[in-house]
Amino acid sequence: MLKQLNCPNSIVDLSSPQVMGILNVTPDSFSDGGKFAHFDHALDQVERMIAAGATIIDIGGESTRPGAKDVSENDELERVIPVLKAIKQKFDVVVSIDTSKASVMKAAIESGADIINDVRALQNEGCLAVLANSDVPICLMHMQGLPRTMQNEPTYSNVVDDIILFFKQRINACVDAGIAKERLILDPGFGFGKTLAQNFHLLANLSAFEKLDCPILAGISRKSMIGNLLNRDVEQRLAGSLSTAIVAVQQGAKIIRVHDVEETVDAIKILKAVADNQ
Ligand code: 7PM
Repeated sequence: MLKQLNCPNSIVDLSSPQVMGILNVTPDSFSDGGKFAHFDHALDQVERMIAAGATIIDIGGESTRPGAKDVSENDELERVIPVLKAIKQKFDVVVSIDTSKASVMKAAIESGADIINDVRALQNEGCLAVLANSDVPICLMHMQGLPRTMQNEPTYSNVVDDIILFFKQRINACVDAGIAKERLILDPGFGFGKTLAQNFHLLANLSAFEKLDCPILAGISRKSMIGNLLNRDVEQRLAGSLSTAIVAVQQGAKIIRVHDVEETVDAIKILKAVADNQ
């Protein structure tokens, strides 16, 4: 496998694990009242994440959270595109856009997005065509069901095998549409239509996805699988998040999507020192 991602104007080296910092641009934080204060706050957060060692910034609305309502196309464009443009103007960092809408993908790519991160794996109308007409890398995430209802009795014959089959089908759909396999990143979608046991089984077996020959992304930071196991509120999940990040890296994940960049970078450095001195 080629251990790098070729973005339009940069290369992401995946010979060592990279930390992707999450930037939420939520309806709350961008309500009309305090738009500019929140905009500056977002840029400050990006600056801190870059200083802490994030090499990718993932911009997303909250449209994908379990139980979430759909966000309109206009709302999503207004929320994401100005922040994307400001980040690309101010910082030299790879930016990924968390969206499932073809129109948002197109606008984002035209505005300098380096990676498209789609929790629906390009299954929505028009997405394959938009990406076929560009050269950005794409993260294909697995989700069973839809955000509003996906945590109601998720079922699999075998969660790892079922997701591997899903990825094979999506890789084929991409290649058939004219998207080179070398552009694809795979993410089993922790928390997206999986029980607690299924989530931990996926984490324990993450290396099984390496046979698909694409880089693996893991997004577990602060999720319910941590909160439910440890009985911790969302602001008390740092230790749990770091522990899962380390396991994911040990299992071969090349991109770790997190809120707490500095702490995750430290934890990965410890793991590297162990590996370097074996
Ligand atoms: C509220 C609840 C807000 C949950 C946001 C979320 C992933 C992702 C998300 C992931 C990839 C979160 C989720 N999760 N994209 N987008 N992988 N590729 O916890 O696991 O950040 S949204």
